[in-house]
Amino acid sequence: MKEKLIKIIKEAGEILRDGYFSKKDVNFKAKKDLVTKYDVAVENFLKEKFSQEFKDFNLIAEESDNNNIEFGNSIIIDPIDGTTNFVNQVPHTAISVGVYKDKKPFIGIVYNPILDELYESEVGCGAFLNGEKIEVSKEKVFQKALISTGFPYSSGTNNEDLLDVIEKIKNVLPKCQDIRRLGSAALDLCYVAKGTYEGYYEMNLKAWDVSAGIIILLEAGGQVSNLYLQDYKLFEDKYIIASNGLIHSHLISNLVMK
Ligand code: LIP
Repeated sequence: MKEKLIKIIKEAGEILRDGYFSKKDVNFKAKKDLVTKYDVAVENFLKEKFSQEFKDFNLIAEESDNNNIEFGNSIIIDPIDGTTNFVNQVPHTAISVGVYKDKKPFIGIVYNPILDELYESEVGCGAFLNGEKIEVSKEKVFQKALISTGFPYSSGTNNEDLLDVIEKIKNVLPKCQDIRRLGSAALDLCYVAKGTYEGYYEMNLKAWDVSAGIIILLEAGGQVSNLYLQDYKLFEDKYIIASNGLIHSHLISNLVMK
């Protein structure tokens, strides 16, 4: 199944790449949440191909109405993760596809067609970037850890979320090496998987932002949890905390520090 998925996702990558270098009409789903015709075109392409090829799975996708679709044997699709980057030609944008069997991780694929970086993993088989095995960093010292985060779209309308973002940066920034905000949760998780970042956290993400990256990171030896060190639950948890495993509890204790 993984090889078929990769072939289809690489074809969809051509639509994303064409759009990236074209003029785009941008629409707003919410104050800060953008969508373009390319998000819709990539999603429609993937849904059509996946529904022909993988009849045992339902499809949950960012730009679709998912109300009557139950999470179970599911392919979870983000056609363009990092849409703001895509619109502004920041080359940190990707197609993200996570496959779950009976709600359990099975296959994760994140493809950045601008940099031609394909991250992929099947549970039990390790994680790979363009065919080369990747592993999390071995750094244990939090002060040396490069941490990544993201800002929720709700920061434009929900003051509580905005203050929480600021509070957490205030707590973590002095204690770590530095913080990055590159704008694609799917790729941020892959960057922890390949050892670029030691850790990553963000609030209010949707299942399609992280469904694939979680699988890739776990297979690269990393750890993923909610803010209470419990397993992160797609569709349920507010916060995702991801790391190389070695700085995980330090990251959480700094984030929740009062
Ligand atoms: C985006 C993320 C980004 C995050 C945004 C948003 P989209 O996904 O991946 O890192 O900070 O809140 O969820 O909307 O580009 O697919």
